[in-house]
Amino acid sequence: GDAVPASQKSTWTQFIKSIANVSGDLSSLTAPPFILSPVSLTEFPAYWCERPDLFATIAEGKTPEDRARRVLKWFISTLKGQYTSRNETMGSEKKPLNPVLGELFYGHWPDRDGRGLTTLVVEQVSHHPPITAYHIANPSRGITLQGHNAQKTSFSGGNIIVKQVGHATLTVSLRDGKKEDYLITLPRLRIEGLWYGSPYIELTESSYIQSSSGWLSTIKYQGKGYFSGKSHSFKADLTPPIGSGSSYRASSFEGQWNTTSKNLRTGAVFTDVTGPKEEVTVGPVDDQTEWESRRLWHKVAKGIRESDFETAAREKGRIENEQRQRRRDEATAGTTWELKHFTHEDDDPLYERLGRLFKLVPPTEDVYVFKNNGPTFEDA
Ligand code: 0T9
Repeated sequence: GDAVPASQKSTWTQFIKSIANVSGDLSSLTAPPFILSPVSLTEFPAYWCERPDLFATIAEGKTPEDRARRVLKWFISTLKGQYTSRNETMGSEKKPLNPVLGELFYGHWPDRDGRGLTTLVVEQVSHHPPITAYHIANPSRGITLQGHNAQKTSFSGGNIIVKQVGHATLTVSLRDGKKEDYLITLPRLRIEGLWYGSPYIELTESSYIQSSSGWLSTIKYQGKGYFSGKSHSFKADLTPPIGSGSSYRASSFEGQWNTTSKNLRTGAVFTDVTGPKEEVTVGPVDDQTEWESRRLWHKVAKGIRESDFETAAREKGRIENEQRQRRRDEATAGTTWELKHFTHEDDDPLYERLGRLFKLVPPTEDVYVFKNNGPTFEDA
C-alpha cells in the first residue's frame, strides 16, 4: 500500500528526487511532515543499553571466549531497537530531528536486582556533518561503552545506502585488575520502501567485534532475497585468536536479529529479543537545561506529535537561526565552540591496536574521549 498522504504526494516525490541528487549528508534536507520524527538523533545511543542485564553481565564470563560471546549476544540484541523501533512505534522509519552542536542527552537505567546503575551521556560534537558522541557505563559491573557516529549516505536502486562512520569501544574490567577491550564496527544500512512512503532499514554486508584477547566476531547481514531468505537475518562466526592452535574451535550463530537466533552446532537459543526492553530513564523536561535534547526540541516535537506542523516549522526555524547567529558571533570573536563532555583526538590507539589484528581499513579513526564529567544520576 501507499503510506503517503494524498496532500503530500508531490512533495514526497520531490523529496525522493532531492535525496537522489544530494549525496553525503541528508540531515538538513526538508522532508514532508508525515515522515518527521519528534525524536533527535542524540537519543539514539540509548539503544545500546535497552537490555541492561545483557550489558551488566558481560564481565561474568569466565573465559575470554565466554566474554566475547556475551559481547556478541548483547550487540546482536541491540539491533532490533537500533534499526526497527521507529517502525514499531511510528509505523515506519522516520526522519529524526537533526541535533544542534552542543546538544546533550542524559539518561540512566536504574540498579535493579543488583545489576548496578547504568548511565548515559550523549553530546552532539559536530553539526556539519552531524556527529554524535556517547558514553555508557555500568561502573559497579566494570563495563564501559564509548563511541561516536556519523553517516555517509548515497542513493542506489531507489534505496538510501548509509555507511556508518565511526566506531565504538567496549572496556571490561576483570576481577584480577586487568582490562579487556573490544572494538565494535558498525553495519551498513539500506533504507528501503521509500517510494511507498513507508521506509524501513535492512542491514547489509558485515560488521566486526575484535577483542583484545584475540577472539573475533564476524557478523554477516542478509535481507530477504528475491527468491528466498528472511528479512533481518544474520550469521555470526566467533573465531579464536590467530595462532591458538586446535584447542579452541570457532562457533557460529544464525537467525534474525529482530527475533531469535541459535547456536548452529548445539541448536541452543542464542539471542531472543521477543520480550520487552527497558527504555532509558530521562529526567523531566522542566528540570533540563536548554541544551538538553527534549527541552531544546520540546515545541518542535509537540508540533510534530499534534500535527501542528506550522508551529513545528516555526520553532525549528527559530532554533536554526539561533545556531547560525551563534556561529557568526564565534567567527567574529575568533572563538570556537567548546565541547562539554568530550575531547576530540585525531587517532584512537585502541582502534589502531585492535583493528590491526584483523586488518581493518582505515588503519585509524578519530575518537572523542570522555572527560568523565557526566551529571550525577539519581539511582531510582
Ligand atoms: C546511529 C541508527 C542511525 C544512528 C541513524 C540514517 C538515519 C540517521 C542515522 C545510523 C544509531 O545507532 C542507529 C538508526 C537509524 C539511522 C537513521 C535512519 C534514517 O532514515 C536517517 C536518515 C538521515 C534520514 O532521515 C533519511 C531520510 C528519511 C526520510 C528516511 C526515513
